[in-house]
Amino acid sequence: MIPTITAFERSPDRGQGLARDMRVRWALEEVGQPCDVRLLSFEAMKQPAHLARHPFGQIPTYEEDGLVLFESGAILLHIAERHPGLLPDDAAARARAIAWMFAALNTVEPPIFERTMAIVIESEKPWHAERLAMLEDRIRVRLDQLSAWLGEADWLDGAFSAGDLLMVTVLRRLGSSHMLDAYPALSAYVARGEARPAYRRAFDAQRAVFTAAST
Ligand code: GTB
Repeated sequence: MIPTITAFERSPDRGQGLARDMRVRWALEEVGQPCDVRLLSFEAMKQPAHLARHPFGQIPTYEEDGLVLFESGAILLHIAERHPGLLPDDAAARARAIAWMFAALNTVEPPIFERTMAIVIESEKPWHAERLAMLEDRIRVRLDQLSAWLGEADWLDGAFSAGDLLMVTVLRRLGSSHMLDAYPALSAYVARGEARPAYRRAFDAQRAVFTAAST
């Protein structure tokens, strides 16, 4: 059965692929699994039909054979465990790749997400500049550490994995900030992810949704 995922009917990122359905689309493309996409307005996301799928009324969700999942990390792990290509076969390498999935979501994404929120909803506050500087310092600590870990390697731990997929989607959110410009290894890492054919297909699919909604 073809899984169904949910995505924004009209993404606020205007087709830049920054919303979290992008990581699910990319993972499905990596493993060659087609999907149906149910597009939702912000209003529909808060209606009972969607709240039954997602307790917080958000996207993405994933439905397959009666299974309904929310949380992009859990969805990725589910996909990666059921299809070859996103997690190594070796048990120790697999555990490390899963650790990188958690690191992307729990350690690197939070300050990056907070920075976006500070810009979107706190820019009028008198303490905005101070908070933004603090968040950017926190982000730089993580970028320094991540860059040191990556060194000259292509991927975080051997072959490309779901950990890299999530980390690239998280780092992409810094695009407009130009913070990655000071980290050539990380910029090249993101570019490597974006150059993958599966990424391109997923990016084009989400962009087509925005283009169709705008015409
Ligand atoms: N922890 C959850 C997960 O990983 O799945 C978080 C899900 C989440 O934040 N979903 C967002 C959502 O549904 C969309 S991705 N928001 C609507 C709501 O909460 O009512 C976050 C997002 C939104 C917009 C941009 N953008 O415009 O650049 C980027 C990312």
